[in-house]
Amino acid sequence: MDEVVDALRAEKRVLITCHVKPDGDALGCLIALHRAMQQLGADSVMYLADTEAIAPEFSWLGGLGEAIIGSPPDDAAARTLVTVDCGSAERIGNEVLVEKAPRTINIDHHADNTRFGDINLVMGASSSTAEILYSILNKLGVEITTEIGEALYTGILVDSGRFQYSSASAQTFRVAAELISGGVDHAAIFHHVYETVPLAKTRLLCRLLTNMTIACDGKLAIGVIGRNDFELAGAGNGLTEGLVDNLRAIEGVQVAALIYARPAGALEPGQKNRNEPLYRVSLRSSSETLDVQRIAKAKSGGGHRQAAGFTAAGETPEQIIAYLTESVSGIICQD
Ligand SMILES: [Mn+2]
Repeated sequence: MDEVVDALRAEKRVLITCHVKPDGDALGCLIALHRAMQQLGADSVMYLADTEAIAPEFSWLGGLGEAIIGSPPDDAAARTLVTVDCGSAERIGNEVLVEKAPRTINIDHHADNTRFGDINLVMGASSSTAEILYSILNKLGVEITTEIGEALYTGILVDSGRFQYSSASAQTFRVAAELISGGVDHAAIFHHVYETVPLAKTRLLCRLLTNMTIACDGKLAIGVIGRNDFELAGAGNGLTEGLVDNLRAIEGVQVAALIYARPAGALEPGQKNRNEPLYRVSLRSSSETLDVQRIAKAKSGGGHRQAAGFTAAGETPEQIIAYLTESVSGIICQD
């Protein structure tokens, strides 16, 4: 940490970035570090490679409008690259940046971080990158303004699962308490992030729960969202994020799967023609011992042991359900 603090204190020109599909931790750290570097007198630029970047529940965060989205700035190669909450160079969405950067500082809490930076601060036990960044900013003597405080609090809130995951430690609560003492309106942030669910997404959830399949003696829950469900709910395709967690939360469920249709139109990898059915499958398991990554890998997908996914082209939901039921009963039996 001291090495990162010294390096940041000496930096005059930085390019700060995070991972694609940025969540509250990634975006919160982006803004907090950007403002901190400005306070220290550095020339700082925020950059997001992902053009679909900012989810509505985080768009209220102050300062995000200053981020460069899509193509990196022309002088990127003359700036020290600082990545926050980003587990690998690929996850930036523009990995050439790391090759071009004169120096890369990598600040993260993903235990499987590939250590792609010249300086790497990876604290796998931390609830969030925001929790790590709070310590860094304090050591730098940066004033935690309301904007910085709100950004860091959002990161901690989201990545600690609203302080409910086991990664939420006493230190996590201490940092949150200090941010609240400093003037962060935690109730307002909770409202912005969790109580602004689009009605269409709630309707989509309703359809999925009504039609879900329970298998393997109640240990496997599978939800299906077809193209007609998207239409009837009035929902766009970006609204499936997090829906699978509603299945995982059911008592006794050890593996949850969400099967959802991709829109007709663009030809996607694995699809023979545009009219062939195409489903994405998201898998979640309740414990490290139930490895759903294997189930995804057998279908050319990937992910982690407890969260994985794959794409199924040319298969009906019924066929996918049959595959999942067979694979999951296999791993549950070994338990
Ligand atoms: Mn994170």
